[in-house]
Amino acid sequence: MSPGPPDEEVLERAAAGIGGARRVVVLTGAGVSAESGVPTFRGPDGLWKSHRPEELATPGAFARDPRLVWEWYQWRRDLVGGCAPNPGHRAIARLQAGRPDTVLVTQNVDGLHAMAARETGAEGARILELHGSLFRVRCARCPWRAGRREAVDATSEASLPRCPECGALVRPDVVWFGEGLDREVLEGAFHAGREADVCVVVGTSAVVQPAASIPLATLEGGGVLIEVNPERTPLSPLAMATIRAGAGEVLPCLLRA
Ligand code: BV8
Repeated sequence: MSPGPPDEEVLERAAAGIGGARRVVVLTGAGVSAESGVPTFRGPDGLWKSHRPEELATPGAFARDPRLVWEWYQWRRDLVGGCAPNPGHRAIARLQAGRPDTVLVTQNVDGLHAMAARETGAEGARILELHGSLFRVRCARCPWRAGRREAVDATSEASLPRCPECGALVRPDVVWFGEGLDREVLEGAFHAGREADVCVVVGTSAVVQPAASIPLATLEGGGVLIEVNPERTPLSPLAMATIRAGAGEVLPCLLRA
């Protein structure tokens, strides 16, 4: 059941909370990109609908069938390559342009936040990509990594890209299930969470760890949560305001401060 228009009073209270905050951190998940046409993970038409996470987004899956994993990621790169930032991405970028100490922590690998920052003149915005990027690749064995937007030919294992340094297979530079996150990125995200007076949580089902614990760091530091999500999540009961609406619809108003 789609939610009605967001409650004006809740929206005003949340906007005032953000406007009055000394420091804000924003945590996003796949829902912030839904209005850009990028399927979420666990929604009705989600990415996991056609595949199970364990099937594709794990090191074991890549070791067993690198061609299938690359076929899925290339499909996602093609899909995301045709998507553009929506008003939700741009509202966050404007907030960061106006308040440069605002840290954006995203679980998304679609690069749309960085694109919105470039379009909004907020190139210096601090964006922590917890789970990597669809448009970066790295060697499955040595430290080599690179940005890559051109298509990967996943028609056969022989056509998959190989590392120019050591010849091992090249893989998407994303964090798979069971893999540790980049230590510096993760420490930065939790530090931003602890330092924030307000954590705005947008478009995440809050089931994937350790990302879902970042808002808890804000609470532990005495801050508050504001959630933007049409659905209830495990974080909803902990939020000082939950706005049951789409990110693209409400963030321009919520973050106007
Ligand atoms: C780790 C990158 C330890 C790849 C992703 C058993 C085995 C192994 C691990 C575990 C295990 N049990 C638990 C774990 C830990 C595991 C985990 O959390 N599992 C979950 C499923 C229980 N975590 C890990 O494995 C992490 N690593 O723990 O390592 C370790 C430590 C040291 C050394 C070695 C190992 C790594 C997790 C990262 C996995 N990678 N992505 C790729 O993308 O292909 S996770 C994937 O899920 C995406 O990144 C995605 O962002 C993330 C979370 O999903 P959401 O973003 O929340 O998306 P979802 O669809 O779920 O929800 C969308 C929401 O938006 C919904 O609430 C919806 O209502 C809302 N929405 C819809 N429309 C809108 C909207 N909101 C606003 N506006 C709208 N318009």
